[in-house]
Amino acid sequence: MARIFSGIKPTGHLTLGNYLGAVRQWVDADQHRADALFCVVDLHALTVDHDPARVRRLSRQAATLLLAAGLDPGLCTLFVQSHVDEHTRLAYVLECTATDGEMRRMIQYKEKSARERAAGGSVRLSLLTYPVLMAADILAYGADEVPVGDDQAQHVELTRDLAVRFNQRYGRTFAVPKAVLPLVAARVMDLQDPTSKMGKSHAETAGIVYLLDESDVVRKKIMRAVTDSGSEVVYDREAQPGVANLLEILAGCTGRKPMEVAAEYSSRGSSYGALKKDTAEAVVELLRPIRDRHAQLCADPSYVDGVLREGAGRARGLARPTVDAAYRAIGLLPPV
Ligand code: AQP
Repeated sequence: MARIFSGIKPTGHLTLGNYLGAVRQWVDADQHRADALFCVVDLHALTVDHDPARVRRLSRQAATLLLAAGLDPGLCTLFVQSHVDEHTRLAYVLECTATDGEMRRMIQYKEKSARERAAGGSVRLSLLTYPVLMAADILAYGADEVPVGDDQAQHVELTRDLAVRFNQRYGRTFAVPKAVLPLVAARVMDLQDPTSKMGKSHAETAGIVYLLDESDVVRKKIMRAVTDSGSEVVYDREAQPGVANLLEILAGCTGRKPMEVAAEYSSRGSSYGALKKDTAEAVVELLRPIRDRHAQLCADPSYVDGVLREGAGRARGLARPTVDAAYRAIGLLPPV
């Protein structure tokens, strides 16, 4: 049976992008067909300026939302990254495998460090090295597949490179994983700026649909989405990024292809307004049950605690032998 690993960082409230790009395939497919591990990667949330209480709150909220979205602890393993020491143990060994140049080429590092500097802040060293921690998250479990949105593909590529390099130098220790991207909505864009990704840590929130947004708020955000000049509904990411984004979202919500959806609107001569209205209703219907289930789970915190405790226990047991093997392979003396 294939092993799958993926994670989500508690840097903000989960968004429609997180759901369509990653969580939905974890729920609908991955947990049913593989030995799947899903992780709230809280250590990654410390790579940028953060409020400790907020990270704690968001970590619990992310775990609760993943359960609300349909992760079933009877089918998969859900845990919090910092509860399993093997991640950081392995990260150091992988830092001794990666190069400085590799880290500086990471697009997320370039973008986020530029943002931090522009805001007058300093850039944490961990922002540079966090892709190595992500590699450790994946390699510790011998994952074959990593279901992610498009923005994380480069980090999974780095993970593959590190696994191959380590195996060549020190002997076969790691499985070499591959990224699995959704066919539709692999990169949901900000509704107010359809040329940039809908990101949960962005300061401007008008173009971001959060999973916990009330239905009226969802409708308002989608009805106010920036569209393009012209009026015909066509799926063209370059020429009409705003309309293409709405088509991706609607197609993602309804399990269709954006091209097909566009053809329907165009053959009916429908306007952007109709597309926005239908997209808003599809998203409202998608999120309503998740929000309701989240409210129920919040009333039962001991259930969520139990899931995370058990998940961490299982994860630890799976990761330790691989990390111990990596320590031996790279030349560290086993404890006596
Ligand atoms: N907009 C998106 N469209 C499709 N997939 C997305 N993912 C994230 N945003 C989109 C996928 O969701 C999973 C978890 O994401 P993450 O927590 O690692 O990253 P994030 O939500 O992008 O959070 P950041 O990095 O804190 O946000 P920003 O960009 O605001 O700085 C991943 O599989 C990711 O691909």
